[in-house]
Amino acid sequence: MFNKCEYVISAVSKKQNPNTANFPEFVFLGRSNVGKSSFINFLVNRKLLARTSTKPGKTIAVNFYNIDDIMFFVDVPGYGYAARSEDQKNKFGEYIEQYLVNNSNIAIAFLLIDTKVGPTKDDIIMINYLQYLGLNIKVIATKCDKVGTTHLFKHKVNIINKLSISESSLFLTSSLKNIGRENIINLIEEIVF
Ligand SMILES: Nc1nc2c(ncn2[C@@H]2O[C@H](COP(=O)(O)OP(=O)(O)OP(=O)(O)O)[C@@H](O)[C@H]2O)c(=O)[nH]1
Ligand SMILES: [Mg+2]
Repeated sequence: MFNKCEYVISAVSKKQNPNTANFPEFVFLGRSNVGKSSFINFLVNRKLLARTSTKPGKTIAVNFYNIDDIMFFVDVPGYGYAARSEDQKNKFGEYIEQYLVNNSNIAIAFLLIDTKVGPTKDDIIMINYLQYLGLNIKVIATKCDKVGTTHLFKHKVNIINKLSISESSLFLTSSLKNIGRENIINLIEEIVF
């Protein structure tokens, strides 16, 4: 896996969706700065595939990555970034919605939550929306390196309770410290192979 990882397009409307072959799509959603782009790089083991930034608001369109000519990873702009104008927020919301609605290629919608910050109001709105769309949702807790091991359990329980999810749909990860990659790869492999 991950012999070929290629940026395809930054789509700003559904017409630009490159997936004409109906390959499974794995989409990464979450608050701005939660670590979506970093997580994609971590998964495919390439530092520079998806562009990341210390400042929120780096990803500004729906970015498609062709993985091994058998699937797509999809990186979307983060929500909850206050410094964006209302107009921009609405536009991003529209693209994301257009992408998610009636898209039967989406195999897993990964919702990324900052381990330490926990789910925000926006995250709860997002998970409800993903459930309403009937998507297969898995929750990735990011940056777990920021929480000491003694507090990890507490943060995990907080995420499970606030999002009303089962323990088996939550995955603790750190792109920085190389934690939790294998579990996500297994989920993807189960679908693709
Ligand atoms: N400590 C720590 N920092 C991380 C980790 N993953 C990402 N970061 C940092 O978090 C910041 C944001 O990362 P991005 O991957 O750009 O976040 P994003 O969710 O793609 O952000 P937008 O594109 O704005 O929606 C960067 O400074 C990363 O270095 C992690 O596992 N641990
Ligand atoms: Mg990003």
